[in-house]
Order: sequence, then C-alpha cells, then structure tokens
Amino acid sequence: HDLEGVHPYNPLEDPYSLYPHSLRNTDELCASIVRSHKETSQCRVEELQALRWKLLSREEIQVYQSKSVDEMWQHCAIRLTDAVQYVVEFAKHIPGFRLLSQNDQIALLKTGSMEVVLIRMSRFFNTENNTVFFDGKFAGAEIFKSLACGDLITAVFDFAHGMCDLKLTEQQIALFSALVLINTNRPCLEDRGRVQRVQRSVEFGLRHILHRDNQESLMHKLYQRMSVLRSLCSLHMQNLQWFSQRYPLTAHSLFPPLYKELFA
Ligand code: CLR
Repeated sequence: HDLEGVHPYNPLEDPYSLYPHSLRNTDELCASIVRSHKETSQCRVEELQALRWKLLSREEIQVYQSKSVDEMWQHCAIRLTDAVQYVVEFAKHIPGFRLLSQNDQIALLKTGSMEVVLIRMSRFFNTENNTVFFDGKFAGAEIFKSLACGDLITAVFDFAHGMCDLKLTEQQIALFSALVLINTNRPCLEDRGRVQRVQRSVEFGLRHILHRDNQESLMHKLYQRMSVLRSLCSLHMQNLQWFSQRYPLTAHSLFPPLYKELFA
C-alpha cells in the first residue's frame, strides 16, 4: 500500500491505458494510422484508377500460363514478399506496435501481414472485369493457373471483389488494416494484455471514424470479413506446405527470406 504513494502512476508514459477513449487521442491515433497507410500503400487509388485500361495481352497471359509450377510460385512469392514488406513498415508506425516485444511483433505479423496484403489487394482490383494489378498491368485469375492452387486464387479474387463492394474510404481501409494486425487471438503472444490495450485503442479509432462517416453498420461486416481472411490465410499456408513438399529446393533456396521467415 505504501509503495503506491512513493511511485505514482504516470499516465503520460502510457497514454492509452488511462484515457483510451479521449477524442483527442483517438483523432491523433487515426491520423497517424492513416498517414502510415498512405506512405506504405505503394500506389494511390487515383493512380490505379488511371491505369485501368492497361490490360495484359493474350500473348502476355500465355507467357504466365506456360511458366512451370515452381517458376510461377517463385515469381508470386517475390511479389507477395514485396507487398508484405510495405505492410511491415505500416505496422511499425501503428502507435503502440513498437512498444510490443520483438516476439509479439513477429507473432502478429506472421498471421496478420498476409491478411493486410489481401485487404490491400482490393485497392488494386477492378470489379468490372475481375482483374488485379500485377506486374504493371491488370490481369485476371487465369494468369495464376500454373500455381496449381485454383481454390486459393478463386477465394482470394472473391474476397477482393467483396471488399470492393463495401466501398471503403482510404481511412477506413487504414484503420481496418491496423485492427487486423493488432489481434489478441493470434497464437504465441507473450504479453496479451499489452496487445489488448493497443487493440482497444485501434478498435475505438475505427468505430470513431465509422461514426463520423455515418456508417456504423460497416463494423459488423468488417468483423465478418476478418473471419474470411483467417480462412484465406490458412488456405495459403496449406498450399505453401503442399508446394514445399513437392519443390523443396525452390522453397528452400529461391524463396525470399522474409517469405520463409513469416510463412514457412
Ligand atoms: C496486394 C496489394 C499490394 C500490391 C500487391 C502485390 C502483389 C500481389 C498482391 C497486391 C495481391 C495478391 C497477389 C500478389 C502477387 C500474387 C498474389 C496478386 C496486389 C496472388 C493472389 C497469388 C498468390 C500465390 C501464393 C500462393 C504464392 O500493395
């Protein structure tokens, strides 16, 4: 009891625990998450909009389809890892993320980074012709044929389409991505309590902007998408395991180290 008086708790050292719901904090939190999303999003939506006419030609599609399984996997793993790297950068700037232990940061990224890449895919997706911006042009699901994981590709394209239907703003995408990353349900977390405090502040931030945008009903839909994301990621892991068994050399020596570190 006496010690409490000697070492008074200093809320300034831990702004989210004492006033987690103060609006000034929430505005600042949202602003920095949105800024970090913009800085790491690889391409602005308007730029992508302007590139919609750039479609792969029949010959270019042929080139992708005639690649061997391991060649195409390696190619996609490199593209994917590139996108993951930007998500890691995004995570680092979510207020509170850097205060987590290295172990917990990695645990969150292991499952979360791929999920955020898939959320981001909706920004690179054209629902009019079901194409995604890949290697500098828009391409349909058929170009991933030689990966031999049609179920995963179909599910990923369906998910991107569904995300587009929600017509989220960039700010909503930013906060939703942060909430997907900072998740107390991930396995192997050391300090769940600390993750929970960050999670609560991000969740409050998302509710705050949905309220401001008069779209509170989106919250429920976003939670539904989170469980779809979880199943997509386990499908990705299953396919990766299948591939690594069949092509151990490619998986071992030709996949980017970060891809192996996070997913293998
Ligand atoms: C996502 C948003 C990023 C840019 C980007 C880069 C690579 C793209 C990715 C986006 C979407 C998903 C994608 C990926 C390359 C391969 C992958 C198209 C647009 C597909 C789904 C194939 C995955 C195959 C694995 C099993 C290896 O800012």
